Amino acid sequence: MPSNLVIVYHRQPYEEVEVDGKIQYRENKSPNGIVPTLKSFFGRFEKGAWIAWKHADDPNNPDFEQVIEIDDAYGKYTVSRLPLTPEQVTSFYHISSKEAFWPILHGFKERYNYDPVDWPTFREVNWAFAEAAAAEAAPGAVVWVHDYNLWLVPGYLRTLRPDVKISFFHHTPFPAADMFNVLPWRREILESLLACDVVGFHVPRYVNNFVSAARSLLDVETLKRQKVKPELSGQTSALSEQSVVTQIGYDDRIIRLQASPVGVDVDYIEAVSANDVTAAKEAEIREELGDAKLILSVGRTDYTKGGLEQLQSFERLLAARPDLRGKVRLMHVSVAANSNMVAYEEIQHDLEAMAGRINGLYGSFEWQPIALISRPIPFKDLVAYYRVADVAWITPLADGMNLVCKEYCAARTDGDGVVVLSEFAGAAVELAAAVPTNPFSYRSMDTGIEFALGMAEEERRDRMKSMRAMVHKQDVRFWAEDQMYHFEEGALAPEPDAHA
Ligand code: GDG
Repeated sequence: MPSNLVIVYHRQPYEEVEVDGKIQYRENKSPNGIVPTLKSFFGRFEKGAWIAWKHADDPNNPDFEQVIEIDDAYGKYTVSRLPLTPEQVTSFYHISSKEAFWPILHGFKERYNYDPVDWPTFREVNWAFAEAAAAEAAPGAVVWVHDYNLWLVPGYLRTLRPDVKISFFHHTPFPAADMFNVLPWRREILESLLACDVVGFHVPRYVNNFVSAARSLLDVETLKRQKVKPELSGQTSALSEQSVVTQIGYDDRIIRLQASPVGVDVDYIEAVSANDVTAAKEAEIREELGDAKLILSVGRTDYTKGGLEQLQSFERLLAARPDLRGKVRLMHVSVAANSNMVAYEEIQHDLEAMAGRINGLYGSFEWQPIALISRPIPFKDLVAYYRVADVAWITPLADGMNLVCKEYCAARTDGDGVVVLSEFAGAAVELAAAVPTNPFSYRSMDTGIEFALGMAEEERRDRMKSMRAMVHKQDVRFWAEDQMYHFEEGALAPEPDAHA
């Protein structure tokens, strides 16, 4: 039976576990809640399908089950797994997506690596995703595509299935034309995105950047622009925008643009926070910490996350404030994604060398200033650390949204805790009560953390109250509803007040 909603997301929506020689599909509760939230959409449609890829040494192996039916808490849905060889994965994902697109999306021209990109393979893989989506989609179905590694899917799909509604969501930043146009495939990518009905981004800046890139190369008309809602205006953020384009016209079609920040599963995080096991873990951490303050930093190992710059700032803090030695600890969680990429291995190595040097310089037998953690911490334990940490120090050089700062606020049901947040994280436009910091400035980094450590309780509570209200309001379900609006009957019809 064809599906009314087809989600195209590179990851499979569950974990595959082998039990007694048989494969079982288990719920994979990703901590940011996106996979479960996406799956929860299936309940609103008569029939759903999910398209992902799966490693296959031999894609022609007759035992490879491409399409499977899942029946879980989210109902019955089909999962179509595209068999990709290790070579295809390396080319499409590790090279094209991570070495070429990722640095440009985050503004790191110097890290952009064009030479090894095999564009025909990128096209071929995107075509396979589009074909699989076309095969699953019912007439007029909604096809919802996620992230830049599937940039060419909308264009292919529009050719294969002119009847479907296509929505695309970017989880990363989208750069302005000067940066985006470094990509030699810029026109092909933009033309594909302009085949969508809706293109979504986290914050208004990325929407306007997308329009600037599209207008630089194609005859795109701005049809509608509106004032940014106060909750996304980011008064003090480097990413603030006053107005945002919401509709553009291209090739006789109208494309809706949407700024819709992904939120976290606040109910789930609060439930974990209230758990006795979490309370026991918290007590254990407090005991270990003694009267020292805890600064917590959590992220994937990636140059965009600003880990090295943060450790340097911490070193300057210890040098400038001898009174803090023995009184503060930085727990820096930097977990490598499973990709074996040289750029990430180098960062990991540099983080280890720097943390080791700082610990050697300032640490003692009783006190190590930095705990560098490179293996993933179970999410329930992470919540306990969130609840104990005096400061969440989140300083990416660029970040589409950043969910860690939102998870920290969600976990602080006690109403205490300070967030120091990079102005270059999308979340900064929502969390106006965080202490803003500019990770490109020593002074801003150093004063930001010092200010947070010295903040009086009343101010901490005022700020946390306001951040928690925002994280509660704009949670992951709010994001889902915002997306849903466009999928409803008639929502994509042209609006009568569209103007040039
Ligand atoms: C992309 C965009 C955007 C981290 N360490 C551990 C752990 N984590 C979890 C966190 C959080 C998630 O990983 C990281 O989320 P982020 O939002 O910070 O970052 P990306 O992975 O880069 O995600 C980003 C996001 O998409 C959503 O659109 O916000 O900008 O880059 O949930 O909790 N979880 C566990 N142990 C760890 O050690 N269990």
